[in-house]
Amino acid sequence: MYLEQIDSPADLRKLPPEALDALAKEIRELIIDTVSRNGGHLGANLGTVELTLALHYVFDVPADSIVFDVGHQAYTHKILTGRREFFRTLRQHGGCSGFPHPEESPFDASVAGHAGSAISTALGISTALAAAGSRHKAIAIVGDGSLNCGISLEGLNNAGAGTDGNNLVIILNDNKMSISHNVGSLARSLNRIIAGNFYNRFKTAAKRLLFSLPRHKTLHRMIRRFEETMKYLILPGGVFEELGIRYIGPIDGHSTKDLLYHLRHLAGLKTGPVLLHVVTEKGRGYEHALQNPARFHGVPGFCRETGKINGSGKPTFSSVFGEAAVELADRHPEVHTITAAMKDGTGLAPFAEKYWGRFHDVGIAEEHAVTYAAGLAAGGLRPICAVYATFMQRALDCVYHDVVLPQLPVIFVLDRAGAVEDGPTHHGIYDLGFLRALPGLTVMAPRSEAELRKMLEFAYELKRPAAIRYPRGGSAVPLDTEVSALETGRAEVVRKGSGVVLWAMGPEVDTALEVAETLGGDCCVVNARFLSPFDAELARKLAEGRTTVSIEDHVLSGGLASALDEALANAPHGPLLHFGWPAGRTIPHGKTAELREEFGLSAAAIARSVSGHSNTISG
Ligand SMILES: Cc1ncc(C[n+]2csc(CCOP(=O)(O)OP(=O)(O)O)c2C)c(N)n1
Repeated sequence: MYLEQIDSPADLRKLPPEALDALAKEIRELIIDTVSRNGGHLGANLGTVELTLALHYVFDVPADSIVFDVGHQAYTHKILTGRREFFRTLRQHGGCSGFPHPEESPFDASVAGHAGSAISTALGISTALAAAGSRHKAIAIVGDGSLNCGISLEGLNNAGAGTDGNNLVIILNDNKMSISHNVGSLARSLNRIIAGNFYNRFKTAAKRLLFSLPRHKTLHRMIRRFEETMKYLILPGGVFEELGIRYIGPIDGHSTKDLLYHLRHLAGLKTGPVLLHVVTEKGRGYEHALQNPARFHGVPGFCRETGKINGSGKPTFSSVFGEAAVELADRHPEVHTITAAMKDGTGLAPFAEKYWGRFHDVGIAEEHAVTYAAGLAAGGLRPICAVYATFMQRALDCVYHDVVLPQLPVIFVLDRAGAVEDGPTHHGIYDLGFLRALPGLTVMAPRSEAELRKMLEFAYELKRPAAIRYPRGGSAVPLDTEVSALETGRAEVVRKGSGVVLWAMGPEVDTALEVAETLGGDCCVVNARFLSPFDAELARKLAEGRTTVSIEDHVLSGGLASALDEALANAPHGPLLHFGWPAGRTIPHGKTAELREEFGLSAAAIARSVSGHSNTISG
């Protein structure tokens, strides 16, 4: 057993290189065991065990920095950098985060969670190292999916242009997968080189030819030039080399011998930037994950023996959205859907299957997804652009500039809106803050899957920009529940009463109903439905002389609480109590039920606060 001897990378470097393969096995065992219990990202982590071992064996982290892109492949790094036992608390409240964070460990060079940031961050670190006269390296580990991100390409463009990238090493971790199969022309080009390894064979043939010919200077020069030209024509390295980035590869990312050889070479280089193309297998070492890498990308836990992934199998907002999008497309041939590499997560897989030509996976490119949708709409189509709320942050300007200003009929669907288990990088709790401020963008939050269907229809009929936001999972409302007609900017009173008024949005309406039951008396519960335009008229009508409460799965700034504050600012109203995620601090990772408990957002905690407050007032 090697693993238990390792409390830091220095311990790792005491082992002979021959021990690394056995150590890799032990690490895989720990990862599979922990993720099967706690959930997490399995495939990407199983694919990067040898790569991470070799990196820590050759480089001296944290003097050298490893910058993970997305950070969902950093488990081996965590295990090797003093967090072996802590790792068993993966994703648990107060436990080990699923992503790197410098607050968790000085070995984590940067925060990661959103794709595409590694090259830019590592380039910045490289510049800082050079400024300090250091020869240490900034090493970006980027997946082939994340390489497609606009920001990655911006980073590459910058890295090769001057001398800032002298200390920069980019490791392209190519497993041909994003979450689903990787898409786009860059991916196609990378696949070609791996499949054919044509250039290397061509180079060997050219060398043989050169040696077999008589020593004729001009002839030799001509063959060399031809080889160079061919290199740019047939090698994707040509793309990188054209950008001023030296390309090495492709190499086997599971061969510790090859990895050590090449990484040692890179460590000794005086000038960068250099890109090492490493080929890995997503899910390596666990057959079920190897067979179904998309399904095992991120899992809520699973049975090791059978590979059965935990889950209720009940319909969710995502799956119902997927069905409703297909039905809308059945009736309207101009309906197209767009995903930024989240076909399965957003529920669009059935749409992709039925309407392949009308489904667009643009890769991890949220900005492009939004502006591409604008173009589709300008061309007369009716795009639905489904993006997770947290990733939509990247495309805010595109939403405003390209869709809202020209008032194009794009429907945005923001999945995973609200707090999630992954933590601060993934909480979708800021979307309303930026969407509600945009003029002419209708923003809705369905209370149930049935209401989501209605909102999608409504957004289609609106023929102007609209956004629908909903959380992960499903609501407690039966699917076949009758939903009353929607009217722009009108909320729905779901429980009448002349006492405390509880406003809520999305599935929090059920929390509000629970609070009302607990409080007793004749509380009134309102489903906000529209966050923009907001039903200020109803808010004012109900607020006079009564306590108004808001409950939302959003930060307390910019969402429902703010909408109510704005509506009631110049109107007579009773006390105002807001329940949502606190602004001005980050919300950690953990089970959402535990987070709600900690932040006083469970129905019971809210009821306690409201009745405590009422008692104070009457007392
Ligand atoms: C901006 C952004 N959009 C979407 C995601 C969701 N996401 C997480 S991992 C992933 C795929 C990454 O693929 P790749 O970089 O090739 O890494 P691999 O998982 O294959 O190792 C996606 C789309 C994200 N993290 N960030």
